[in-house]
Amino acid sequence: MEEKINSLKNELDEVFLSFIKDKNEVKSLFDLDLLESKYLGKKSFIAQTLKNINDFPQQIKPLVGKTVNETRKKIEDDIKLLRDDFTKVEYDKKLREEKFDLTLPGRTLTYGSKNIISQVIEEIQEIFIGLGYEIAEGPEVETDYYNFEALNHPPDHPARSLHDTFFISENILLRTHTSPVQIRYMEKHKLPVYIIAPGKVYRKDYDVTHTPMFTQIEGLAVDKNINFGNLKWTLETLAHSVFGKDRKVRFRPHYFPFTEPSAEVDVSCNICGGDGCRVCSGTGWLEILGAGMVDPNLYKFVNYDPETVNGFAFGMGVERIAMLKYGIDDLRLFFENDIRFLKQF
Ligand code: 2NM
Repeated sequence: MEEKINSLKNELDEVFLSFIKDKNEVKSLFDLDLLESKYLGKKSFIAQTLKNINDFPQQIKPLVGKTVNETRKKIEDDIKLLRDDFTKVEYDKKLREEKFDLTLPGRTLTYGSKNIISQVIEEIQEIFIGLGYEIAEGPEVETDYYNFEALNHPPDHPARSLHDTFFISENILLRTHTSPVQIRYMEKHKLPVYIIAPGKVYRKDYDVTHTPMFTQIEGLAVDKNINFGNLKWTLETLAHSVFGKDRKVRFRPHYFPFTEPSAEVDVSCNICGGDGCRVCSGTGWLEILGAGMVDPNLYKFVNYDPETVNGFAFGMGVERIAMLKYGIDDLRLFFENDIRFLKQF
């Protein structure tokens, strides 16, 4: 046993001598890594001896471990000292070679900006929050019932062909307007109702002035003693707030399935000042929204009493409002997400 330990000690001395010799040849951190792997790595004498420690008789195993680890520790300490030296040398060298021109201007940070559609939605929301309205939201995937039937479009009603609808199944569809949000809201709330419903809507329509998805904001006021005068004041206030106090506002008779009477609302064209130009197609007016008094028929669907309740509703396309407000002449710009367009707002 004594003999085994002595022979191990001799081998370790030789390993250490060889290590010292190799160590003097090390010129870089890379060389040092090779050295470390040679003397401490998996295949090294030290690692192999520790791994096969069971080949020694049980009684001397602790001594074998202690003896091998003494040499391992010496090698480790040497490598650590050398690594600190080389790290410092290579760092100093890098510092000397790198040249910084501290007088160069820094990189400017470019800020992102809120999407123009979000900005217009928020602006309109703020106006109505100021008038005491609440924001209501609902699902984009709707049932035929909420999108059409409860909105006074029975199955054979011609108004259903007004929109070409994306159907998912016979009774499930992508909402064609945000009106279903308002039906859902009325089902759950008592009077008075003052809400606006912003969100994405979908119609099978694709040309220069239509996209299959666009953003809508609809409003609904249901209370006692609501009349067309309240509707006019509300929408004039909206139009003046969004487009400026100097703009004229007019109401033109129109038809919508869920309102009676109904109207379309125009603001005077600010490009030609009302004389007629390309943007207003020579009329001097720009259409901004549709509106009307809620058809009493609708109240039956939400268990309101059509005899005592009345209200008005309106709807507008956000992309269209944004185009008219900011003079954007191509609807496609909203969907291309060209950073040069987005950054302007
Ligand atoms: C419009 C025009 C006229 C409208 C109607 C309703 C509801 F749910 F109360 F019946 N919401 N929005 C409405 C009325 C929408 O968009 C051009």
